[in-house]
Amino acid sequence: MNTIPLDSILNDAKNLLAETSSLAALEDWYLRYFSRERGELNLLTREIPKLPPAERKPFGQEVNRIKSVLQEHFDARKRELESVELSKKLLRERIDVTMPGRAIAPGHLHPLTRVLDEVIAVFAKLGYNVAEGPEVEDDWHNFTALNTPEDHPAREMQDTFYVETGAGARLLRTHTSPVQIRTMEQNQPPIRIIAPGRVYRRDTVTNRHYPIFHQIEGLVVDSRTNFADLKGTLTLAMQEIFGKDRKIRFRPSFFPFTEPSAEYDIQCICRGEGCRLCSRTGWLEIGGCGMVDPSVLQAVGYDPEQVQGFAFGLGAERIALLKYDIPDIRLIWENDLRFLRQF
Ligand code: FA5
Repeated sequence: MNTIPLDSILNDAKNLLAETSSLAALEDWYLRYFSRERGELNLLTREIPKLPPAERKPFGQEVNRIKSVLQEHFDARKRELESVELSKKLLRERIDVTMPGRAIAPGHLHPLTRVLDEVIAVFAKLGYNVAEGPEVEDDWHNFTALNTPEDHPAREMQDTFYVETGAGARLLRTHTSPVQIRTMEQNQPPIRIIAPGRVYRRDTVTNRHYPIFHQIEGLVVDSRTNFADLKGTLTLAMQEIFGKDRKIRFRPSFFPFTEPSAEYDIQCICRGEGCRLCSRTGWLEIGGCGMVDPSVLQAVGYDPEQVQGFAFGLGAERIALLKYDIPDIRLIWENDLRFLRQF
């Protein structure tokens, strides 16, 4: 005779279910009754074979009924508790619209970018257009058309980064002067351009040399431009950038693509006293310049009897050092925020 009190098991289970107050407690309840191994309802099923044969079927049916009743109650309780927990969570995570936002620190331009922008603006006022050229150049534009002899040291592997050697050599441009050639190949005089851009050399790093740096090339070609125009233009541009009190000097020099040629210096950040940046000379070289060599005009198909012009190349990092009193070019490239925040 079956003595298992199914009704009280059902009632107890319902009461305990009603008392659960969290999803975790609900889970415990479920395991207590429905766990495959230890669940009380499954244990009841295992009692069936022990019953007299006539009672087995009705007992089994009753157990199944209780199972489905409890499953329904469980599902309902689960929905209730889920909605309670969701409301609690929403309350907990409510957005406080009165809280101040997290400020995004505004950035600012890098000193080098500022120099490039400023130099471009000065020459734009003088009527110059901006021209660009590729950083991976061919031998013709970087050397040959610029009247650079086959055996010139600048062509050596020790000085130039080659991407491909031999016939059809390609290299990282060593200066912005190839943009002169590209501009003249594609345009007829009068020409008045500046070409800012990145250049590469196998230079050893010092406080004023870096293997990657920027130059700003300038080129003017027309029927009458002369050396006095070159000097006047550069002096005016440097006065705009550094102020009228900063000393400038031109020194005779040599470049294969200009004749006559000069280099020009700006008074160092030590204002002439002598420091490590200027190797105690009081001056820092910022560029080369000169009258465009007739052989360069010929290389691009111009007639040197009809046109003439001047060209210059400025070192942009050097201008930044001098303008912002920076004693070492490495600071420009290191991206140390303690340095950059000062600008
Ligand atoms: C030239 O590169 C010529 N193309 C300039 C030129 C253009 C002359 C047009 C005549 C007509 P130079 O090698 O001197 O010249 O370089 C020009 C400037 O680039 C230097 O005065 C210096 O300011 C800067 N410079 C050169 N090498 C470095 C380097 N390793 N790191 C930083 N700046 C450099």
